[in-house]
Amino acid sequence: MEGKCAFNYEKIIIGFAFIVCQFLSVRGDVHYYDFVLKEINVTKLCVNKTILTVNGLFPGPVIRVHKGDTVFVNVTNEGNYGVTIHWHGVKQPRNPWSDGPVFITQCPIQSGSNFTYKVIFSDEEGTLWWHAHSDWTRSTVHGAIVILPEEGTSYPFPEPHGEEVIVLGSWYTGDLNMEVNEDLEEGADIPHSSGFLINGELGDFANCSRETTYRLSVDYGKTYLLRIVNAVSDDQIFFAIAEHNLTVVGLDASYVKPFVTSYIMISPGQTMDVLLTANRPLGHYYMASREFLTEEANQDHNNGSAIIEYCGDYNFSSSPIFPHELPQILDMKAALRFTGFIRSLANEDYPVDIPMNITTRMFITVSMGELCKNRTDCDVNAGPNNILVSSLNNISWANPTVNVLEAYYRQVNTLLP
Ligand SMILES: [Cu+2]
Repeated sequence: MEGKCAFNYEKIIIGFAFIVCQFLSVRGDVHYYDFVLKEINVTKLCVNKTILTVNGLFPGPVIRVHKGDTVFVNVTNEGNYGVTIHWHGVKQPRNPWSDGPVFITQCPIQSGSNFTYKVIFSDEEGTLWWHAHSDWTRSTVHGAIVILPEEGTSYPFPEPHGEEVIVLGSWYTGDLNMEVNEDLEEGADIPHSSGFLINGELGDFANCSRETTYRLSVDYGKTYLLRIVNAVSDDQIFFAIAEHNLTVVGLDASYVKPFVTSYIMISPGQTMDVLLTANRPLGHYYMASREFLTEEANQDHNNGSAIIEYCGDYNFSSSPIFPHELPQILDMKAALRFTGFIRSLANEDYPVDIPMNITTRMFITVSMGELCKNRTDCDVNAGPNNILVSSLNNISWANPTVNVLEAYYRQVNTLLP
């Protein structure tokens, strides 16, 4: 065993070579961010609670890059919960060790320690997001990633006059991690949120929230790129802006054929780039979010809201106009109508390579059902002895013969059984 302070030239040379390689392997610009995980006190719905954040911000800081850049994010954990950070939607080819899912690619970053991620951007362009990937800490530890076109290139649509990140979130008055653990024990449904957030605020329709409602100022005649992130823990969301059409131009950091709609439906984890033209009479208008459910279940009834204010001299009407275009919670037709519009941009500049030669057709049934907890006392109807299970083709879990990351690490080629 060598002494602690003994020089190890071999290690220094390897370390130096490693750093050189890190930079040689970088294509675009390199950016550095410091993320400090810390607890802050927040009062919402008239209740005070402590939440884990990055840099004391909720939502967290925005990462801004150009396509093809590389980002080093040094995460220091000053909170009291071990977490990791996942770079949602960043493909990171051959760089799995910076992907972030806890206990999959790394152990949690323990309180009082740090970890530096190397996040490599490749063909992503548009908006993505980052979030904690340990239990349900992501409900407060998340933020947007803005990926601009490569230097010297532009959007496949007219350059907007301005842009705004809109993070949709959900608020839980209780301790979400604790509640999820309890529900998992019982096989119960996951907790329901106490309200929906737009850029960290519940808006005018929630208790004790009116003072802090999020407001976006716009100039008449200008077009804004809204980078919308659904950071809601587990709900699909309808979103609309009163009396304004939205032009969807991108999804999950890929461009789509632009389409005009009066509302959007965005899934949890999804991101959407939307153009908003401020072309309505000067005034103030609500933007609002509401959950979309496919069946009558426990509903989180509270709408999230924020306000768009036109700049200029005019008399405000008594209160902002609410978007009557916002579909109702169970409006399946509205959800399907929206998703039916989505098409890849797929032109010469943004080609999409879809395999057209189908060699194998697979029939996959996704199902959910109930099993008896103790395997003896089965209840035909839902009861305390039943647990909820999901399956694909009636298989709930199949152990792989080789762990995929271990195979990659050890360069094992035979992954398939
Ligand atoms: Cu994610």
